[in-house]
Amino acid sequence: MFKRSDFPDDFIFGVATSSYQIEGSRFGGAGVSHWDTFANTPGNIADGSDGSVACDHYNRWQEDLDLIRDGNFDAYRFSTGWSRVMPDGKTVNPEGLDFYDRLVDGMVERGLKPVLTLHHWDLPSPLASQGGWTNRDIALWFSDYARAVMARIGDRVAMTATLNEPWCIAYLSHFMGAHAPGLRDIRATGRAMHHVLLAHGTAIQAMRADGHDNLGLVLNFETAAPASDSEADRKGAATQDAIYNRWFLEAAMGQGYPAEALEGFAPHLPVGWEQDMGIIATPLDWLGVNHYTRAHYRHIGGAWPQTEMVPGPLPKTQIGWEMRAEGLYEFIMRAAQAIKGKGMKLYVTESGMAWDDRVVDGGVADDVRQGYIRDHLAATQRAMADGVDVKGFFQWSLLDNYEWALGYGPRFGIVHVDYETQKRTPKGSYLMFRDALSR
Ligand code: IFM
Repeated sequence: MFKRSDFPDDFIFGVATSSYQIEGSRFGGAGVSHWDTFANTPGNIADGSDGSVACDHYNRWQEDLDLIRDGNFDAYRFSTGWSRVMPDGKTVNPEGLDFYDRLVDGMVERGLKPVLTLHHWDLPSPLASQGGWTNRDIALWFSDYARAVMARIGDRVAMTATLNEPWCIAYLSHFMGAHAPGLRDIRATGRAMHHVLLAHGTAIQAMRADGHDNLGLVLNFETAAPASDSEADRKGAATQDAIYNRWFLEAAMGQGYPAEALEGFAPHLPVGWEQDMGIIATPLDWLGVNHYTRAHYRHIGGAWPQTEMVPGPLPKTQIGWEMRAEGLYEFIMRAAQAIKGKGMKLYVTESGMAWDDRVVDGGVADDVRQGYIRDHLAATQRAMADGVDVKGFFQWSLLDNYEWALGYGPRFGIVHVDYETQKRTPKGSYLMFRDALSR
């Protein structure tokens, strides 16, 4: 069993969520986002659901913040919804900013550090209609949005990230077609892979010019393992490692794009992309590492990147993701190496797992998740023992919520949500954190 005193005094324990996954997009005058339209297109979401009500957090936020405080957490990582703040992508909806103002005040009143993510995927549809992430103008649209949010709540947030998981925004959504806008097009992907970083760097510069600090970026990392020892499988895994784990990290740290990924994307990048690399590498104060699992890749030939995913041998979560805490250790070590000498702080900004949790006799015995959490905290401690100054750990997620294309089936929360009644029931993992973190 872990306890708070096993970690440095200033180590932050938090929980994470995102706007579209919990708030309910139909409330508060929010505009339509490309997730609403993607979800309302038959076949895109496993259970045909959308985020229009989700966990009704827009109306139940006080109860949810109480849960975070009563779980003895120090911080709450949340996101502002672009389409809530700017329904047309460009014009402020005062009701939207008022909501986040109240929410941040609510955190401060409860002694919780607000940790903001400016974009966790709910892109306003009017911007999607203009090409979304494939349009270079998104760098300016995004930085105007970032400035508007920060002008209102930047005085109280402890840390701010531009984007959550740009790999998902660009590759999963424009190449694999699994997330909004559901494209499967290498040219759109090449543009999105670049513009997402350009938007990040442009917004960082704009926020700095406005006097904001403690600015960062949250990246997701996933071990890319070869399905066999063959040279072709090893090359395929290296290509996927470059696309997934190296592209965003190396570019943001000023090392450019990896050759293994340029092999496929170079012809599809916007003309003159090389001139943007300085903006993309604008210095940051911190980096967030999100980590969940490992993937195995098999060479299949055909069009680049010539790979397909095959299942790995380890025990899996509800959604088939291998549970492997060593991966978190490995990526903390890789991230630490990448940010070396830059004076940046490092956080684990997401770790968690889905399980088919049920309420029995008023409680939820999520023993597998409790073991997963202990293993991932131990992996974090191992990296710290090996010299990395990890500053905090955020559990994904506070609540069961809308798991994007997988709908409401997968349950990632440490608090169970009954979507019929919106009743919240703390799971065993919540109680484990509460006891371990009490002072
Ligand atoms: O639910 C997502 C979250 O939105 C981003 N990181 C991974 C989580 C689990 O898939």
